[in-house]
Amino acid sequence: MKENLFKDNSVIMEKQPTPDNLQGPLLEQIESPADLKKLPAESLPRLAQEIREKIIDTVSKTGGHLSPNLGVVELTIALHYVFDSPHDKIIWDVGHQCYTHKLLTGRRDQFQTLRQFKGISGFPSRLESPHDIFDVGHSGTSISTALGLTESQKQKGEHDNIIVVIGDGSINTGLAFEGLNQTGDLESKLIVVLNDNEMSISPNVGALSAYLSRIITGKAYNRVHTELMHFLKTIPSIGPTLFRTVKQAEESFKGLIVPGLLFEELGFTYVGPIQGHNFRQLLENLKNIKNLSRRPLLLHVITKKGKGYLPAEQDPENFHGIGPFDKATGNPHKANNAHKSYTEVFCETLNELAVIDNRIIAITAGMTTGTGLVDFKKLFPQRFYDVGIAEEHAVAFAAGLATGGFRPVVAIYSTFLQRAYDQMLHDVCWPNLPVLFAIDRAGIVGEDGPTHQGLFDLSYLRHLPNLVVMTPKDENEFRHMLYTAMTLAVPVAIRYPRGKVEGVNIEKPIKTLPLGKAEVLCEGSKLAIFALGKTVSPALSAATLLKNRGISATIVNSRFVKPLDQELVCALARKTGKILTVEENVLAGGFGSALLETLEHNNITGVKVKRIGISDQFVEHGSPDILRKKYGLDAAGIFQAACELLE
Ligand SMILES: Cc1ncc(C[n+]2csc(CCOP(=O)(O)OP(=O)(O)O)c2C)c(N)n1
Repeated sequence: MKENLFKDNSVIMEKQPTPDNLQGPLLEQIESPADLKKLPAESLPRLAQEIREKIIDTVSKTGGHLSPNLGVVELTIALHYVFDSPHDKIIWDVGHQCYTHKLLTGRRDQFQTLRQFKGISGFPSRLESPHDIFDVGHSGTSISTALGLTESQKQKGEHDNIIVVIGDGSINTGLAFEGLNQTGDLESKLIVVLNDNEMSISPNVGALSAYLSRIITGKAYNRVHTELMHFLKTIPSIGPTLFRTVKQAEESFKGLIVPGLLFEELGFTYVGPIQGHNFRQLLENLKNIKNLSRRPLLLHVITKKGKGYLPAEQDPENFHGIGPFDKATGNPHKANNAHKSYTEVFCETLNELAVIDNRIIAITAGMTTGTGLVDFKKLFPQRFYDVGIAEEHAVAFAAGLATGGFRPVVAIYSTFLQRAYDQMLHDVCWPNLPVLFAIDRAGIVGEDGPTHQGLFDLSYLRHLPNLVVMTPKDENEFRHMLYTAMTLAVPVAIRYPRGKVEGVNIEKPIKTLPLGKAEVLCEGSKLAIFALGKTVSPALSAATLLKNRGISATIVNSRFVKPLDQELVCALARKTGKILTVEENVLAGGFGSALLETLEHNNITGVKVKRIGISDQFVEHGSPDILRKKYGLDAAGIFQAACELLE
């Protein structure tokens, strides 16, 4: 570990002496928050340092959310020091910043299994601990769920403290606003800790974010103050007197317009801003709040993403969610694979298309880097929008742009697009607008677990009238699909997986694909396997395994889920009498269901159909390879399913 990358905590926090009587590592002595409370407050900076080292060390091996967690070490320690979890309930928004919380609530010894199959989750999990109040992973839910819990306590006559920790990115979501709105109205006793690091994953966007910055820098007060004073002086005759009166009342006047007025108007007592790496300020304010708060209160805490680890402080965006890396340098361990990711192919192709089609506009909901739009933003700054964590708004906004004659491309991960189902239906598909949905991280996503798997999109897209749904088997098909989408005057969804593409040779030129036509990759007579997207390659490997057993199978790259190639489905059903479908999606309402419906619709009976995909359950965290094996979505699983079908 190179020393210079790790900042000495005594430097970054107020210098406080550590008592000599506390020997050995402090974290090792903490099995629960009760043990934490036994430590003298002066020793907390030392504990914070140990926790930082543990987090950096673990995440360098397992991958995970590094910079958000390093930013809230002191805040989390202080919350557990002052409040009494689990009676007092600490509710994490998104939950990606819960590592210190896990270390202090009995999961220190399992911490090295973070995000690994059968290890502890990277997000709060009620199965793991009574200190985890909700299972989360999506942004903006905390205020609403906490308010519901607060009201449930009110109904039951209970009075535990309920504390939400929400970031300045997540408080921008529509859902969080809706929660704030009702909390103020109900005057419920809810403590909202706003963890303001001026970052979402990327630097935060939007008017609220600008407002928070003005609070931090004091500009809110200064600007309004200067404008008002200037105005007063200009009022004829009474101006100078008014000016003097206001000057005298400056202190109370300050209270009226600085800071946090917006939250006060929403019905919250605003406290802050305070420094989130300073234990004295944190403990003092939290203790006061605990004793005094009887109504909604917002504590504004300023933190630094990546605090204490130089590479993460300097590049908090890349260290927001990171794979395994070398902690001495901060450099990621390189994948020994020359292949690009699907995300990279998406962004390169979109850039190419945007040069020839100036109607193309790219939209992201707070995920510029994740969706690969960094270069697009640089190349076409006027045609790029980051709307913040606001998926519903992103889709409705795209509907407006499409109505105005543009070709919006909305790039959103499969799991987060779930939020915008109604806008897809009501604002895009019903008016049949040419919006392209670039749905990244579709299928098994892996270590982020149940809230992040993209396993529902085929089911929530397939039934939307007017929508074309496709999924590519490789990088070249992906490029052709993007191009094809731009030639169609209807809404189109292309879903593609997390991770590397299949090959390295990019085909030129780019071409259109015939709408609703599948591709037969190899022909056989015993059964037909209809694969889709990521499952095409293992289906081909399964065909080789079957061939070795003397069984010939037809392998179809289905390409389109909608419109489905009904002609081919019917022909192969008649020819082989046995069909296997493979999809990385829940079986209910997915691709296999579409195929069954086609057989029914065409009155084809007597065909044996087997579908593989995800049955009625949520898929846990773990590496994609392990999960694909477990759920039978690798070559061996497809081979086995084919054998069962033939029996
Ligand atoms: C609905 C939804 N959209 C996108 C994401 C991806 N995401 C995870 S964390 C994050 C940024 C959250 O920013 P903030 O709340 O400020 O927390 P910070 O990481 O800065 O601590 C985003 C966009 C998500 N989890 N949920």
